[in-house]
Amino acid sequence: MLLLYPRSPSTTYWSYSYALSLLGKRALQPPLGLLTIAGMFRKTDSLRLIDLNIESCSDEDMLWADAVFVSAMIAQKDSLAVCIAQAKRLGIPVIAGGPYPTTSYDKIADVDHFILGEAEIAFPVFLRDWAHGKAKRVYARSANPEETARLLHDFADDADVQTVKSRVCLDDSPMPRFDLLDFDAYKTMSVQISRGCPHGCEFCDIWQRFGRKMRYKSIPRILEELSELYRLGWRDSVFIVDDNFVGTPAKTRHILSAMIGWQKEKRYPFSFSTEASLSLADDAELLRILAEVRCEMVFLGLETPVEESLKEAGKFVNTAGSMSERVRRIQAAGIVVTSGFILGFDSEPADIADRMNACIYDMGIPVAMVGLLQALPGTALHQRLKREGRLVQDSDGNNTHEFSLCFKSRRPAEDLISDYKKVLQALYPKNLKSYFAR
Ligand code: B12
Ligand code: SF4
Repeated sequence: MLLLYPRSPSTTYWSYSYALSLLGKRALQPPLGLLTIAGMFRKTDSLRLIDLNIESCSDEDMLWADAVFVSAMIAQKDSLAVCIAQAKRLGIPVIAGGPYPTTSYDKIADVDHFILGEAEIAFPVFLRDWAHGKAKRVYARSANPEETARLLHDFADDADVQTVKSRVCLDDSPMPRFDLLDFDAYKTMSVQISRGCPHGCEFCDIWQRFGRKMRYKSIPRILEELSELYRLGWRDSVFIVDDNFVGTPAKTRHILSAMIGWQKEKRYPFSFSTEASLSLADDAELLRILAEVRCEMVFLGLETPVEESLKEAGKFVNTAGSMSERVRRIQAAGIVVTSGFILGFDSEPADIADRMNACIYDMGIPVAMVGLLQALPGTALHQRLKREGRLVQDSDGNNTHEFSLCFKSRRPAEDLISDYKKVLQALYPKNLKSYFAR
């Protein structure tokens, strides 16, 4: 079984194409989705992982396999198409899952079987059917009846798709097969502790795909994953990939206390980073223990300094107090704040570039990921823009390196793009003065 991860384009924010070579690394993070499904095969199956971000896949590599299992984010779609074409040319079946196939299966040709959404229940069913030579085209267990109906419609009888009352219990997710990785190639390892987010931002698909009720792995299970990374020899940074690690603060405190015990016992082999909502700043105890576990960086979705735009986007979690004071509180706990910012909201004022620069400078955010608003498939924003007849093209997920919009903006697109360039030039001038000042 060949687990194949497509190449990321070099021009996305998270590709870190230039920084990685300075660090002697080939990719930022491993493909945790593929490592997770790797844990669902039979012990007797031979597995091999090829991450095209660190090595290539020859015809010989592919011919070794009975089947190719691919995962992809939308930004990897071109490389995904090349992987699928190679497998097809060699007559090897292709099974696809992960975020891009889940939201956009209708745009991906030549896949033999799709496993859509969270795979913990559906993938073992597929493997069983496949072993008996009667696998269907699509497998999914969805909490959303509309999604089930759409898949049943699109795949007619060739589908094993069901609506489930409760989503996957995270302790049923197998231990990711970290042993398949070449540790030296990656800057950081990844673990997932929770899924879901209680907030409902219009441009985000996380709450739709994973629910607003947070689900967590149990503490023994979390420590087991850290211990596995430790046992395999990892001694560096670990990214907690959760979309909002502080979705239920009391639960996060509890988990962190156990992780602190583990770190102390092992003499702090890891540093952590994660993603969180700004509400993190409102819980002093949580901040204290997050620093104590050695979380060195959090990525916050601050989005915009314009309160009206935050409200428009349903990002109310950012309007509950002064943004800059809250960011300062996190920094005062000893944690670096990096953040995402967006240009392109309907209510955006004409002086947005100056306001955004001032806000990022004032908050001392060294690395700000500023991008143009994207309407990813599966988001409420995508639905609204479609309803309003404003969608002009599919988003390719690259919100930072493409000077084009996938929808008709309220402000003239040229003004928006020119403001975007203005912000980037002020944040990252050639002499980097303002960067170091921040
Ligand atoms: C960690 C992460 C990253 C990391 C690492 C990615 C990596 N190497 O895997 C980094 C920071 C590099 C990253 C980058 C980007 N990311 Co990202 N990322 C995530 C995040 C937060 C978690 C992914 C994860 O590890 N989950 C844990 C694993 C276990 O879950 P999973 O991958 O979904 O896998 C499960 C199922 O999907 C399924 N599955 C997955 N693959 C397969 C394959 C098969 C064959 C089968 C059967 C099943 C299966 O099984 C797993 C168990 O259920 C997600 C949000 C999310 N919660 O999903 C966004 C997310 C995947 N990222 C996204 C985007 C847009 C990006 C960027 C384009 C952002 C940018 N502008 O730069 C870049 C693109 C990458 C690039 N460099 O070109 C989008 C993708 C949207 C889409 N529809 O494709 C997401 C969903 C966030 C969002 N809502 O916007 N990302
Ligand atoms: S807080 Fe972040 S993860 Fe949660 S819905 Fe909003 S953008 Fe998505």
